[in-house]
Amino acid sequence: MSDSEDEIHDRQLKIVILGDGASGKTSLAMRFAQEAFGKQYKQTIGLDFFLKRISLPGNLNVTLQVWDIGGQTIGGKMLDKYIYGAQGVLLVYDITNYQSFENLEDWYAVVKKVNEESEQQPVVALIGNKIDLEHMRTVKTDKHQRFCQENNISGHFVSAKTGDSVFLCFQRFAADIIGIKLNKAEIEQSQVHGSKMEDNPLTMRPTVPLE
Ligand code: G3D
Ligand code: MG
Repeated sequence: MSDSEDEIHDRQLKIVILGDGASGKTSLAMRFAQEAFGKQYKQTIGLDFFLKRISLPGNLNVTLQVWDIGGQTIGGKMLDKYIYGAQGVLLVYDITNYQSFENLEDWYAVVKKVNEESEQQPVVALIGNKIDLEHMRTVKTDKHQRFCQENNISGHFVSAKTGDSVFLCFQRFAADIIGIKLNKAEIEQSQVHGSKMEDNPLTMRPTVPLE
């Protein structure tokens, strides 16, 4: 029976990162999947996703497909294709850019619209990025909390630049999607693990050109 057990334990989750240009979506995906932060990263033009396998409590291996929407804007014609079938959506804003936060209402509306007719709605989380620039923050944390409460979603603060809380955020998010809770020890362990991810062999980055 061990074969079928393995199958059960190895799930793939499609996660899409949405948000305004320059909020840090690509940096976040790269930081998580490759533990890298590209200094001169250009605006994404391809249809990219990253694959990364993570471990969750109870011997659960989950492979996250992290989709980066590239230069798609709200109303972009490919956007529906990215969102469709996602089990998770990360709404990302830049804590130093108020407009990027305000626009998340519209990004969220797109998610709801795409999934209007499907039975299963993706799990959504709010991500405030660039916390290394705390001194330049223009979005107050209570705004962030209120958005989470109003939409009944979880929220995280990260820095794709320093890597602060990035792995933890994805790990918690995956746990949320699957419906398990991480305890304190597991969270602490993930912070240690998150700082040395170069030993993860299952990191790939296929690129599919736009039609
Ligand atoms: P996008 O994919 O959402 O468009 P990018 O955003 O990942 O391309 O990031 C946009 C800019 O923000 C980049 O700067 C990137 O280096 C920077 N950035 C991303 N995340 C962080 C962060 O956590 N902290 C800081 N300080 N900067 C971040 P450039 O100058 O290359 O355009
Ligand atoms: Mg990008």
